[in-house]
Amino acid sequence: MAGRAPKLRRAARNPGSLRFAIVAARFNERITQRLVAGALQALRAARLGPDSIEVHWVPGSFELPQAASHLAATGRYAGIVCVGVVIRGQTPHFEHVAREAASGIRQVALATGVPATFGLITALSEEQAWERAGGEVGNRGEEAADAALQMAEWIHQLGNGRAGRSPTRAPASATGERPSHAPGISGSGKRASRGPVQAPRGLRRPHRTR
Ligand code: DLZ
Repeated sequence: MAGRAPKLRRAARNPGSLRFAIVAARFNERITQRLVAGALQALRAARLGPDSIEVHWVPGSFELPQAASHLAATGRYAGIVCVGVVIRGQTPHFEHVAREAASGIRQVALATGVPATFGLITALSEEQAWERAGGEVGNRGEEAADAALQMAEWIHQLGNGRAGRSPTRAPASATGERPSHAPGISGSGKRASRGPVQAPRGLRRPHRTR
């Protein structure tokens, strides 16, 4: 699929008070780094400061929806930008990973009301992937961050008060209530002692951007 994403019309409101998360898949990490850089650039261009942006890494694109789901459930984010690179190999694995990532991310957005956007490259070759990671065809990470900013702003304008609130009945976790299955991230942003997001070493600490 070709095409250019629309350029972000700068939001009328200063999004400085909003917090965004980028979730990045380590598979094909060198290319994903470029997507993260593109997403950071877009968020910073919207005048978001370092304390308003977090980057979380997961092993592969298949894990993006689960991570996005946990982040959305905290109620702390106005938008979640998912980035990853899926490159076709010799087997149908590509289809499974790409499909599950796409439908999972959409499901997170619909179930929680928090905009979770699709910054994945699904390419037939590494060359195609580089072209979409800041090359000739643009940067899918930057585009997904712009989309998250636009959606967060639009949801805010609908008057929902908090950008992440669902217009329908949101899961308890997304409304600030704390159900028994809530992820192990406390409302204060500190990790709780228990919870399903016990990522392997190196994935644990959200890294704040400077
Ligand atoms: C296993 C796998 C394969 C073959 N290809 C990719 C890929 O192109 N891009 C990607 O982000 N991840 C890939 N993975 C890893 C899966 O996303 C996932 O991390 C593992 O299957 C473990 O659940």
